[in-house]
Amino acid sequence: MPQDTFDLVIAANRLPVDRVREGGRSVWRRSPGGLVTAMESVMSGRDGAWIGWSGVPGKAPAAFEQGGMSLHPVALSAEEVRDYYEGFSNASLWPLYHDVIVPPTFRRRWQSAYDGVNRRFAETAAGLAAKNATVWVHDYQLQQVPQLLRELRPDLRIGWFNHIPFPPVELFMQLPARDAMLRGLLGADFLGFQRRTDAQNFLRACRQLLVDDDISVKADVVHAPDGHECRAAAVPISIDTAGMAELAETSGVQERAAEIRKQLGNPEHLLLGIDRLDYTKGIRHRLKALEEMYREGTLDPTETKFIQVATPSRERLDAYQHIKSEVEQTVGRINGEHAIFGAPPVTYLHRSFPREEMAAMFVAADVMLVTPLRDGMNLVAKEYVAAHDHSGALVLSEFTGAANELKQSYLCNPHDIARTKRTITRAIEASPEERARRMRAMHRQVQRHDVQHWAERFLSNLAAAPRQP
Ligand code: ADQ
Repeated sequence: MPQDTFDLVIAANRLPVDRVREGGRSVWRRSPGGLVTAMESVMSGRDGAWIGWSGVPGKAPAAFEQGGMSLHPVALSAEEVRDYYEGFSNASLWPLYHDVIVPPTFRRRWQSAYDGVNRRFAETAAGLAAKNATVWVHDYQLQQVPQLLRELRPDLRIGWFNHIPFPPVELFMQLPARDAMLRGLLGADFLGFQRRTDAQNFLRACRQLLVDDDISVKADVVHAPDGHECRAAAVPISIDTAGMAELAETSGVQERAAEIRKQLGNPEHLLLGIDRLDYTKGIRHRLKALEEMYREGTLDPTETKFIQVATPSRERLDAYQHIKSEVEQTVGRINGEHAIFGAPPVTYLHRSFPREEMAAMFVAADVMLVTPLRDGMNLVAKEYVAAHDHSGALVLSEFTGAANELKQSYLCNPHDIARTKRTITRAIEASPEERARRMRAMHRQVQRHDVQHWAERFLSNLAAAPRQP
């Protein structure tokens, strides 16, 4: 008989699996990514369940087992996908939490869909959690869940982790639902953020915007109206470092890396960018810097090649259509001006790749360009570092969470195109000794602070939260 309650429940917008067609049949396949790996290891040996949307609108499939986890799909109608997911989550919260790089849109209809879906997640979690169980809620799509869940099940330990930045109060206060969002989070015992600044932004927003007498903020703890304490701190996420390092060393990946370089005409310098095609990732700024460098002759288009992988993302939203056409136009223009027969300077890949191919690109690249305008962490930077221990160079935006940890990278401000160009040149021209010194230090950092370490830190912070009086 299937188990009906669990000691650890994960709630995330998406399940850790995707519905795919294989040999004419529809099957569940494990989604790529560090979160799934981390949760698998945290869940092994525990009674764990994961609740989330399947990715397909309509009726939810029945619960099923996969990879040692019990998976419980939550239904979303087509209207809810439009209003809760594409609307409130990705057109209101996402741009607002990323420094309003594009203006956020606020609609009352979206907010009520968000409330409704959050309630459904909270009710599902409440029904699955065993007595005194731990519930770990993920990300900006589920900010109401902690409070709704506490009302239903005050016995639970509730934690929430924010994968994206938490904005400064001057920006956050634009949100019409700001009070509801803060009060929703205060239902948790522990709130984990990528950076100290994010945790401080949240605490400052509580102090400044929740002026009622029933809430007080002392250091990193908020005393909630029902008397419980909610602590906020930085617990930066990481990757499966050993997994990536081992993969990068396999002969298959090494050979494929050499083949990629050969296919590009064995350039002297190979630069790489890998991002979801999102306006936060600074792809446009990066291309502008490179275009100027090719034009001015700082980069020779036959000696220096650039691969840009831009993973399709949120394609039904206007802002994403817009960035896609801008990137396509710029790549077309650079190649039009500088390509010689069969050898364009920029290789643009708008699709997903298996892990092995990603690792081969990391191994092949001399310089990795990670230049977001704002990013909660940026796992690509850490993956590149994991794939190299003494070679390669990382150009990294100061506006990523990763910049707090990868201090030996070539840090840049992507808005400052002139200096970004100089930083790229420095990274390209660095001596092998300098590269090795920097890369070794960063490699050690991601080795010591991997995704397993992150998950354990989050859960021990949550376990240490005082019980409600
Ligand atoms: P994302 O914005 O999606 O994550 P990122 O941290 O870079 O950004 O993670 C992307 C992941 O997808 C990486 O593991 C990368 O290797 C993989 N990936 C990218 N393109 C791919 C492709 N074409 N094919 C296959 N795999 C691809 C959000 C936040 C980040 C935060 C993470 C985790 O925006 O700031 O680091 O969550 O908390």
